Amino acid sequence: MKIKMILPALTEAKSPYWRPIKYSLFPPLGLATLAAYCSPDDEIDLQDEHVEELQINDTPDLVIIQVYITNAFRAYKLADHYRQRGAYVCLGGLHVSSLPDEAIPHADSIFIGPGEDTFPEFLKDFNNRTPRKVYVNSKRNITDIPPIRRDLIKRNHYLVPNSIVVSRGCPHHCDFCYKDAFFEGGKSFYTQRVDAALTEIDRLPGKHLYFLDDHLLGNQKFSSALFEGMKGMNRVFQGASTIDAILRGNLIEQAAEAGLRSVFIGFETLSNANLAQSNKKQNLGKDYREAINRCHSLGIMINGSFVFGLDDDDKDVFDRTVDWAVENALTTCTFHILTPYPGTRLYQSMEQQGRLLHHNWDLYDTRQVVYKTVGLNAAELKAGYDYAYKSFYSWKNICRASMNHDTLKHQLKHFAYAGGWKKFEPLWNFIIKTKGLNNMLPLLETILSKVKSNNNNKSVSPFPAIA
Ligand code: B12
Ligand code: SF4
Repeated sequence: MKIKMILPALTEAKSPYWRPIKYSLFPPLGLATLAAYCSPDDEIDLQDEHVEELQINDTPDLVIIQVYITNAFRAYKLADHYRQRGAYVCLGGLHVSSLPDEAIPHADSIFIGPGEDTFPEFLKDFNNRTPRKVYVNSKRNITDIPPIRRDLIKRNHYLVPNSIVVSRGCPHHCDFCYKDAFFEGGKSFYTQRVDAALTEIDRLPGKHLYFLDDHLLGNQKFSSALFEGMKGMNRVFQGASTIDAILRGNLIEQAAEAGLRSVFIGFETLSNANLAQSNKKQNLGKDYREAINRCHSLGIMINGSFVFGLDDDDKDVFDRTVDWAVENALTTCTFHILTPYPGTRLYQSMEQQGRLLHHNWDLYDTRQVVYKTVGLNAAELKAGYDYAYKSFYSWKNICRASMNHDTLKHQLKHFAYAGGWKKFEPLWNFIIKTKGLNNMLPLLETILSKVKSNNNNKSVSPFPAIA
């Protein structure tokens, strides 16, 4: 059977905001995970529209499309196109799970929640010519899943082709996060077996890994065993964690020893009122600075994530946040405008209060104001958000933040990472266009293994974190 799997491009991939390097950083793994359930005889074509031009004049038997919020309209168009051509079309992913009624007119079957049980069930039904219209995930278990079909991933399109995911979900319940909606009705945080995760790591060539897990340090027992197992593997990696997990026990030290060189942390806001309003309990009362210093002393650089537009924010929040990030020597920052995703508690409460301005999902990309603000108006919020990026990544602030590290080596590294990530866009674009992206990896891996800090003899990564 001919199967086409498509990750449609987010709307922004066609907009002036689009940064090719951001979408060419590492391969997303949803579709390649599902492909593992297909028969070895199936002819599968997996396309990620962010890194390649879609070929849509083909005639597959089955089309599988992954839908995020900002690619939803594009996904529906593609689905309609393939149904007109006689293909059987399946839609699934975060947005379909949040708004199944919106997706259903565009699909032959839709899938709610993770696909590890429903997709193989569907394939069986499809082969028996009895597929259902709606499949709802009920089993939350990834201890025994087949290996991801990495052969379908076009590795040379990505800077860091070794993306990996060893868990699903997260133990926390922030109001603005997609997580509780997607995992509704069952476990919302579960991991692979440690030995399976280590085997998967072993399959990956080279040194560098990018963990896509929402919270790599979320299950202490699992993460500790994983890092212990990774110790001798000569890997360097990046991943995400929360503040409280960094402060708890010695997991972060174990992670650093296993090769963690950069961590994405959701600081979100410096206001306790905002944290409480967002149910971000794991950050409340935590010493952000202590967590930052701990990471820096281990040679782990930090990509801080911040949300603007929560109700306690005022006009000064942008300067306050940028100054704080610079003062604390965060290497990169990701700023977001608060965005209520359908299915989240934030969305429900905004809807009840009549605060949603529209349902144009194309604009729900965390770069636009899509709700009625409190404390500062929409124009101030948008302008402040743009200003925060500009200010944080100004040469002046890159220099200031670099200088806030203790050693000259750290200072130089910070300067190079932050500058390289945001200041050399045309060079990245040139490398992508000339298909040289993958050639950068061995060079970067070499630098990774050689660079040592005076302080603690740990190597630090030259990779930019996502920002
Ligand atoms: C990789 C990634 C990216 C990459 C995308 C690269 C690319 N080429 O597109 C980058 C870094 C560019 C990125 C950008 C953004 N991202 Co992102 N990203 C991820 C991440 C970390 C991993 C995705 C992944 O591979 N997961 C692992 C696989 C196994 O899970 P999965 O994709 O969900 O697939 C499973 C199911 O969904 C289901 N499924 C999916 N499709 C289908 C289809 C069918 C038919 C079936 C049966 C099942 C099914 O089955 C799969 C197996 O269970 C997720 C977090 C996460 N842990 O998922 C965030 C995530 C998807 N991103 C998110 C966000 C918010 C963004 C940004 C908006 C952030 C920003 N402001 O920059 C931007 C998007 C910009 C925009 N315009 O929308 C949110 C999405 C929230 C939402 N409701 O849509 C997530 C969930 C992070 C979070 N915790 O909030 N992202
Ligand atoms: S900690 Fe992150 S992934 Fe977990 S619920 Fe909160 S925002 Fe979502």
